[in-house]
Amino acid sequence: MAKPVMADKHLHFAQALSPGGWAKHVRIGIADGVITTLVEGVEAEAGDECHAIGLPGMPNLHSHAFQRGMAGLAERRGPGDDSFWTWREIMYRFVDRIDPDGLRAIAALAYMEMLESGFTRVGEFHYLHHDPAGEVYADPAEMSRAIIAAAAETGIALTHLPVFYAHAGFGGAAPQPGQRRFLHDLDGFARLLDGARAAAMQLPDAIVGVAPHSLRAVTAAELGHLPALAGNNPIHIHIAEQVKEVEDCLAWSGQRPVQWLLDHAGVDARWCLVHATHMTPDETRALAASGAVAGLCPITEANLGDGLFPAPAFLAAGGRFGIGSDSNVLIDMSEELRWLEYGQRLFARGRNMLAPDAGRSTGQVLFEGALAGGAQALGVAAGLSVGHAADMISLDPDHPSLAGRSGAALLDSFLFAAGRGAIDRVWRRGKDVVRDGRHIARAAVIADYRRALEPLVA
Ligand code: NGQ
Ligand code: ZN
Repeated sequence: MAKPVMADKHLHFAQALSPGGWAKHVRIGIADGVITTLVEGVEAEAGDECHAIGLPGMPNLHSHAFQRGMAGLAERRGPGDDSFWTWREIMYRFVDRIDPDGLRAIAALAYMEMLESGFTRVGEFHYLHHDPAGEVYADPAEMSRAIIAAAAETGIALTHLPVFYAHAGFGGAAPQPGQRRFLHDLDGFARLLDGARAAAMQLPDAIVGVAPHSLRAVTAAELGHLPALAGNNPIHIHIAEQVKEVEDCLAWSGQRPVQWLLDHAGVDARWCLVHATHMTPDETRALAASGAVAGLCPITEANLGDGLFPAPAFLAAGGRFGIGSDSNVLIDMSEELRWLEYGQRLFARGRNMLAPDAGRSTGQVLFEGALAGGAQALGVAAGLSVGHAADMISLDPDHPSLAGRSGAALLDSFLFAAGRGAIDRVWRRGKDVVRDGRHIARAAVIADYRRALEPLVA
């Protein structure tokens, strides 16, 4: 007979969001970072740590951590019409200067801010692989190690997504000089994956997936080799973010990007299609039916002028979604969810656009949808259940925006009224890494970031 696992500690919440909905008086036992017991409707026992409002930690399914270092530096008008593509030129110039220690320090700041805003796992879509000359480092996974070190330093869970990148445009166009630090052939990429997998073993619960950067950056033949390298782990790709990409894909193949991918790549529930902004109604339904997750990054999509994802039609078709902080121009879980809804309100001149039926809480639909889809996209189980990592958030019951609220109304008021200021604690594997809304290593992480960043922007 298996011995019952003794909990190292117990948390007690006056109310908590469990997979079955809001529950009262929830007592959670934790051993070795994992939830071992969860009992509803019981009082706290002596020695329990007591809190008012418990939520599961949110997955952040799409990040380019290094871009946190240039947040706010691309908001000055250039000589012509600015666009995603002029932003990308500025981003490439920033990339040129980052070394492994700089990447670690910038990523640590980004990951600390993610934890403070309620994200407990990050999908790092990592393509800054080589040295500034474009040469492979002595350890091909040197830059992956910097990402892994930043995750270890801050405590965030990592789904590492090494990116395969080989071309500048559809049909295998030769890469540009600004892309030299991203490039591999398939053999070199397999070596990177081996190194990244070995390095990720130092984290308690890291997952390593695979990410073809976009249909612009890989050929059809290369794309065919990548899913097998992922095993059962996640496969992420940027797709149909910009109209120019749709036009170039039509010119190359006669099909739009999402349609082409669904027809040629065996897209299933392992896949996360990041952005998928520009889709026809048929593509929207077909993506929903594939079981893949749409990786939505509302703050970045607004910042870069991408366009608006057809969320109401996608959700009506049963589509799965999660949220990502992508360019990290502003890291805030509640604000991502708020803008996912607000974009639709502005466009359709309506309200409560993503709640499917009368009486449903928009906040709860957003939070639970992004939790389930984000976990799927990052290769983990979602929510507060026995056997899952004890990754949790508590909200501050004294925040004025939460006064008198309970259940779903807490999520509505957190997401639409209070925002991140209502986050009190964040636990990773049962350890509180954020207290009173601040990461336990905040001062050191910021000091290290300043030291690393100043030479990069001088
Ligand atoms: C990236 N970011 O890889 O960082 C991209 C820009 C590209 C977004 N798409 C580069 N938001 O797509 O070519
Ligand atoms: Zn991206």
